[in-house]
Parts: sequence; structure tokens; C-alpha cells
Amino acid sequence: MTTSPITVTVTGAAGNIGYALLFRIASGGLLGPDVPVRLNLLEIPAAVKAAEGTAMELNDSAFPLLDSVNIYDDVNQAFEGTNVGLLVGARPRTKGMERADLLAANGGIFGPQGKAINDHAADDVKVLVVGNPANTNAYIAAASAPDVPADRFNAMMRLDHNRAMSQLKEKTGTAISDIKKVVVWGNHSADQHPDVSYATLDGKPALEAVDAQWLDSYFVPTVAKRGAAIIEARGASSAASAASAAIDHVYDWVNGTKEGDWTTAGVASHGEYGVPEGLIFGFPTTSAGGEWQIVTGLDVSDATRAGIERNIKAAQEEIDAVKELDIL
Ligand code: NAX
Repeated sequence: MTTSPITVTVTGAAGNIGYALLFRIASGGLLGPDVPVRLNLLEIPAAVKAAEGTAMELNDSAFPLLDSVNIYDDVNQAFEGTNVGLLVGARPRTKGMERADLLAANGGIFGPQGKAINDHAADDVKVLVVGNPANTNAYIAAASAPDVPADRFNAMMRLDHNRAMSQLKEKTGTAISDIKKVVVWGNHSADQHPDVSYATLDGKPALEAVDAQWLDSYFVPTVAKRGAAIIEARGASSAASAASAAIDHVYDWVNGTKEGDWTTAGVASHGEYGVPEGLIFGFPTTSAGGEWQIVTGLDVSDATRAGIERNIKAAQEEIDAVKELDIL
């Protein structure tokens, strides 16, 4: 076991995803079975008591890897020395809320959090934004942290990726471990473009096993609208699967992706596939040495091109709206 604990800050710690996430972090799922963690929980004052209850349960679980749990309602204290930041807490869209109001409310959360990360986090900080609209919130946080490389701010696309894997498994009976090179281009929104053009099932092209009709009329809408289907069935939004995806994302970022495969991560574009530089966008990515690499040089079909363009437009519209609100 390494001796000094890694500081992991989780915002929105008393929420639904937080409750599913914290126990997996504390048991070693996020960083590995030998890495002790110090958990910093950030909540709004009204939810601090609930976070204290969760902290009691974390301590009562007697996880050998859990060094300590600290609860804050001050953003600067919560990010002091942070190595991994999981930005989960966000302002949900309530009935009748305009997009501009939603963006303004979240800008008021992710701007200050980005600044606090800039000023207080460890030099090697890695940040995953889960709170929606995740891609734009990650962009706001990155823009508010000029001293932190933009590549350290990611948006979570892994749940969409995992949902795509699950649909392929259900359709073809292929084991998850034998499904490779799925990608979900773009944003964590209904605009996203799930793509199996490069995917293999048991080493064979996925496009030989599934037809275009199933892909267009079932697979793509099912993956893109899965969040709504979960709410319809459960009466609450995805929580444990979102937490699991956050664990997968950070684990792969820190420990590397598997040889011969890639995953989907929302990472800052450097212009790949025509995506404007700086947009935080779902790409096929591999990780090694704690850094993501976007997989380049793929042949992109017309449908994929159209999907990428649709997502660029949606992302830029949101960022333009944020700029108009003087958040950036
Ligand atoms: P909850 O409403 O259960 O929890 C959110 C928590 O955040 C609350 O405890 C609240 O007090 C806290 N919070 C609000 N503002 C805060 C601030 N400024 N600082 C610290 N904490 C703050 O939501 P939950 O179900 O946990 O979902 C959290 C976010 O994840 C939502 O924005 C949701 O839309 C988003 N999701 C993103 C997904 C993705 O794939 N990227 C999938 C799942 C989920 O929908």
C-alpha cells in the first residue's frame, strides 16, 4: 500500500449519485486496491447534515483504504490539495426553467469550483464533471482554471458508452469483455452520436452482426434516451450506473485503458475530427501514463460526420449562451 493518501473531492456528495459513488471510492474502485483515499465532500449548507450521515456510514464501513472523510460547504477548503475532483453537484432543470436560467445557475457553481481548483488543488489534479449539462459545465470549470491544463477537465460520457455496450450485449449475446471499440461522439445529451462503425464483437466487425435498421431505429435512440427511460421506470434518475461510470472513467484515466481497446471520454479537443479546439467532446480515447489520447485517423462515415457536426453546433450554442450571460 502506498503511504500517503490521494485526496478525492466529491461535490454534491449528499445527492443520489454521491451516495452510490462514495462507497465505491472508499473501497478502492476509483484508484485501485492499494491506494488509500482521503475524501473531501462538498455540499451546500442545507445538505451538510445529510453529508454527515453519509460520512458516518462511510466510517462505519471500516474500509481499510479510507484515511478520512471531511465535509465542507466552502469550495476553497474542499479543493485544498485535491488530486481527483468529481464534480457531481449541479442545479437540476426544474419545470418551466429556461435554458439560460439553467446555464446561469450552473455557471454560478462550476465557475467558482474551477477557480478553487485553480488556486488550491494539487498540481496533478484530474477533474471529471458529471453534473449536467456536463460538457458545458466542464468547459466553464476549465475556462475558470487558467493555470490548470485544459486536458485535466473531462466531462462524463462513460455512462453513454456503457449503455451502448449494454445494448450490444443484449442484442447479440456477446460478453461485455468481448465488445471493443464502441464510441459515443459528442455531448451527454440527446444529441449524442453512439457509433459502432469500428466496434468488434468477439473480434468480428459489429456491423456484420447488427443491421442498419436496428442501429438507426433502436440502438441509437435507446442509448441516447436511456436516461429518460430510467426516470420513467424508476421514478428517479440514473444514480448507481452514473456512479459506476464515473468510477470506470477515473480508473481508466489513472490506470490506463486495455490494450487493443478504447473508451469514450469527454475530453478537450485539439481540433480532432474538425471539433473546435477547447470543446469538451466525447471522442474515442485511450489512456496511458495518466493522460488521455484521442484516437485519430479513423475513417468517418457520412452519418458519423453529421452526428459530430450536430454535437459541435449544440455545444457551441450552449457556450455562446454562457458567454452572453457574462459567465465566461
Ligand atoms: P441530486 O439532486 O440527488 O444531488 C445533487 C446534490 O448536489 C445535492 O445534494 C445538492 O445539494 C448538491 N449541490 C447542489 N449545488 C451544489 C454546489 N454548488 N456545491 C456542492 N453541492 C451542490 O442529483 P444526482 O442524481 O446525484 O445527480 C447529480 C448530477 O448528475 C445532475 O446534474 C444530473 O443531471 C447529473 N447526471 C449526469 C450524468 C452523466 O452521464 N454525465 C448521468 C446521471 C445524472 O443525470
